[in-house]
Amino acid sequence: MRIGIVCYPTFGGSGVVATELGLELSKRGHEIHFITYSQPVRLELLSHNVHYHEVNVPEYPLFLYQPYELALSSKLVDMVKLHKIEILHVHYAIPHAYAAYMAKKMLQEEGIYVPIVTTLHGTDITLVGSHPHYKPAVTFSINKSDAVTSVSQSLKEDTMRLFSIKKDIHVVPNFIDLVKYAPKFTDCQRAMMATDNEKIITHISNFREVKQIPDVIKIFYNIQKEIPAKLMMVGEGPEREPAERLCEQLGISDKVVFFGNSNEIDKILCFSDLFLLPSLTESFGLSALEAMASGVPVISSNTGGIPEVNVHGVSGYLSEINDVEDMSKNALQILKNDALLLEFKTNAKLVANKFGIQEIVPQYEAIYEETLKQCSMS
Ligand code: GMT
Repeated sequence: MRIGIVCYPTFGGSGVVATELGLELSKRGHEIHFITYSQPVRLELLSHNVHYHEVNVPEYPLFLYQPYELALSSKLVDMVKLHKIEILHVHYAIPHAYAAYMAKKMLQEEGIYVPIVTTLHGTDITLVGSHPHYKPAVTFSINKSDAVTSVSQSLKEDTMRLFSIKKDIHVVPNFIDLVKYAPKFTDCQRAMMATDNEKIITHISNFREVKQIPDVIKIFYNIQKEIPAKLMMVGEGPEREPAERLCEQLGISDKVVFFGNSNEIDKILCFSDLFLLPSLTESFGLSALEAMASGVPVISSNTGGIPEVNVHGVSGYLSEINDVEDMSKNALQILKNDALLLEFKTNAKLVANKFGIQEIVPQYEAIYEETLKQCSMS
C-alpha cells in the first residue's frame, strides 16, 4: 500500500509511534510518505520506500496565527496526487484529522478518493481536544474519519465519555521494537553514571505539568535518603528549570543528571534500575513500555491506560496520583532487595513482550485493508 502518515515530528510519544510504525510498514513492503513540518526525530534513514514531505507555512504579517492546517491540507492534496497515496493515517486529532478531512473533500472534487484513519493518542482527547474551544471541530473530525483507533481501552472510554462519537474505535496499543530494547548488558555504560553500589533511577518525558515532575524529584529524594542512588532526568520542557531548582533546594543536585532530549533512550534504560512515571493523566505511557522492554521495573500512578501496561506487583507498582509516600515505599521495597529487583526486571521484560512491534503493526495493516475495502464498496 502507499500510505501517507501525518504526525508531530517531535520527541512526544505520538510522533515516536507514528515514525516507528511507518518504518516497520516500509520493512513490510509498503511505501510510506511522512507529511509534517520537519523531519521526525526518530526518522534517521530515508529510502526508496520511506519519504518525507515538508509542510511549509509561509509567514505573512497580517496573520497573528499562521494557518498550519491550511498548508497541511494543501500539501496532503498535492502529495496524494503526486505519489498516488491510497490511504492517510493521521496521528493526533488536532489539527491533523481536521486537515485530512479538508484534503479528502478537495480530492473528491477531482474524483480522487482517499480514506482517513485517525489515531487518538491522549492529550488530543483528555487535555486539549475536550476544551470547549476545540471540541466541536475535534468531534466532527473524529466522526468524519473512515476509521478511528485509540492507543488504549482507557483512552477509548475517555473519548466516548467526553465526545459524542458515532464511530467504532479500535484499540491498538503502543508497541515496541523488542530487539532494539533487549538489554545488551555488555555495552551498558553504567560505570560512567554511578558507582557499583548506587541504584540508577530514570524518568523520561517532555517535562510538562501532566508528568508531575516535582513528584519524580520528591520520590527520588526519599529513595536517596535510604540507599545510595542517582537520578537520570531525560527530556526537555517547561518543568525542567523548576525541577533543577527543586533539586538545589533539596540539596541533591550532585545526584541528579539532566540529559535534555536524547536519541539514545535504549542506552540510558540499559543501565537503569527503576523508572518513575507519576503522571496526572497518561493514555498509555510509551516511556514506561520502553523501560519495561529494557528490563526496568516501573513505579507509576494508576491513571488512564498505565494499568494496561504496568502490571501492579509484577512489572512494577501503581499508586494513586500524587501519593509520593506510597510510590517511594514501593520503589524502596524493590530497590533494597537485589533478588526482588531481579525478579521485577525479568517480569517487566515478560510483560513488555506482549507489545512487540511484530504483534501490533499487523493490526494497523488489517485496519487499512478493511477501510480501503469498505470505501471501495461505498
Ligand atoms: O505525553 C506525552 O509524552 C506526549 C504525548 C503525545 O501526544 O505525543 O503522548 C501521548 O501519546 C503517547 C503515544 O500514544 C502515549 O504513550 C502517552 O501516554 C500520551 N500522553 C498522555 O496521554 C499524557
